[in-house]
Amino acid sequence: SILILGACGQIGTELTYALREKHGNEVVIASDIREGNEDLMNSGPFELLDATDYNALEEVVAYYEISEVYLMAAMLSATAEKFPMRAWNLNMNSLFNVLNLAKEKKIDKIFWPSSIAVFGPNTPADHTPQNTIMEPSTVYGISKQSGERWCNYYHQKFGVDVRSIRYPGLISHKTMPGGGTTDYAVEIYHKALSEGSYTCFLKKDTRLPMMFMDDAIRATLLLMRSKPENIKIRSSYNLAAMSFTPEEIAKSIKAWIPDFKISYKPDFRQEIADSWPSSIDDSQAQKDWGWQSNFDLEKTTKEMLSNLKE
Ligand code: VAH
Repeated sequence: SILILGACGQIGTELTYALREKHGNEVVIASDIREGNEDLMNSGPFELLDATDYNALEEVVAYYEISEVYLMAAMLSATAEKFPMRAWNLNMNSLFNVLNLAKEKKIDKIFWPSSIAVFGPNTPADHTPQNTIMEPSTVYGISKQSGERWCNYYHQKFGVDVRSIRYPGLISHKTMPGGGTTDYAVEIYHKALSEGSYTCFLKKDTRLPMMFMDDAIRATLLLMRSKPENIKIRSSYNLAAMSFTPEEIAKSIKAWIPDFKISYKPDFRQEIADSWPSSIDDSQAQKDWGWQSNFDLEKTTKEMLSNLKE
């Protein structure tokens, strides 16, 4: 069966829904440090579990005969800047726990998310290549870059089947993001409907790589069912769908809500966003395992506003 760590998070919740849809509820075990929303808790097995506690994790893996683990528990970029050592501990020790379970042959396959946060201020910012300069300037980015190196090491040295994607900022109408720098791109839709206006914490021309959650989940499942011989990258794959600025997403909302007003009040997250690429080259994922995105900004805005209205 399958275990999701961090199943109550922005990605973890939707991954749990998708995996239960695909494999059946009873073989997909959701776990997190806290309980999740009603749909999640009522749709299948759940375990309260600290992903940094190896013994507790080993027990759950044995009890449910887990073969595949999705490690979605992490502290994201903005929060990690406030609690560097807690972020490092959570992001790294949870990864070592899962990698070591695979090395001991207690599980067969791992998905671990990286992020565009692995890139830094001197990385080429436009159509950032799969292999390039990576000097991340955030705690979160450092943990993701180091995590990528460890995933590649465990694959090369111990044959661990770990697969990874550098997610862009993700946008969902079913789940809220938690402590990220790209969270404005979700908040703006909620505020456009509830208040008709939004004060954005990034400057209007801050271009960032983004993706609608349906694309991110589909890519994850596609990568996890790809034949091992097709997976040439065991650090983490670049993945792309769209790039936009706060000004452009506001314009796409105005097409539906003409009176929508946006204002800008950059905070500490501006510096984090400025260190990241503005667009990503994902040609390697397209070539190796047939990736193609479905959602552009216009389609995303339509999906978000029509679903959030209900
Ligand atoms: C964050 N949403 O903002 C996450 C993600 C690329 C952004 O890593 O930290």
